[in-house]
Amino acid sequence: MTEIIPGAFRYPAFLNAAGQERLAREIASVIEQAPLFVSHMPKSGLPMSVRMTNCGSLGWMSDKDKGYRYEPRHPETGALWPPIPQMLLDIWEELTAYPKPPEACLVNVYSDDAKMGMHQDRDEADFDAPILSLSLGADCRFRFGGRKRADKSVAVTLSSGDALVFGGPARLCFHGVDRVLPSMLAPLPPPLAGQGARVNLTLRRVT
Ligand code: MD6
Ligand code: FE
Repeated sequence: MTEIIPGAFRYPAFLNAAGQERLAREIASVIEQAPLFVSHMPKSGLPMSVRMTNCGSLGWMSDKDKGYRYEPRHPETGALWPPIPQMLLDIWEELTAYPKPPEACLVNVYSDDAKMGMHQDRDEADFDAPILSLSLGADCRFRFGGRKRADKSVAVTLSSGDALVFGGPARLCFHGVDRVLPSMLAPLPPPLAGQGARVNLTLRRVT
């Protein structure tokens, strides 16, 4: 485990190949119940380049009119989000030791040309809880900045099976995905293979 910036801890290859395949099956099942959808930027209405879905009692989404928010239901099917798989609840306990379980798990699916602009995760009422991130599939160039958008930043490579715990002084730091790296060596594990190049999960407390 290494601390990338104060409060952000990276666990390289936290999940081995078998663990990654198990997680890929769980996520494929979430996507069957809650199909991937496209969120849009507030105000501009421009589509985001990642496709997303959620599990948990609340799911993150964004559209032109109402902006970034958590909702209990899928925006297209109207169904409640499926529950967070037990495997992920166990990893949350192990890596965060936070006394309450996560309420939201955002599933972001990247094609090989998708990226995510620098942002803060600040749509939650609880900033004491850390955010736990897990990655599958292609490597990406992940960038960490400071509390202000103009602060200097550092980039690291996140790989399949890596976990990242983002808490304390890092909780409100800007971060983003510069790009997905070309990877013939790390395709998404079988049940997710057709869905994209990289999947990132973020587990959060919301309320
Ligand atoms: C990604 N992750 O890795 C995007 N946010 O694809 C995030 O935006 C993120 O990894 C908060 C905490 C950890 C993260
Ligand atoms: Fe984020």
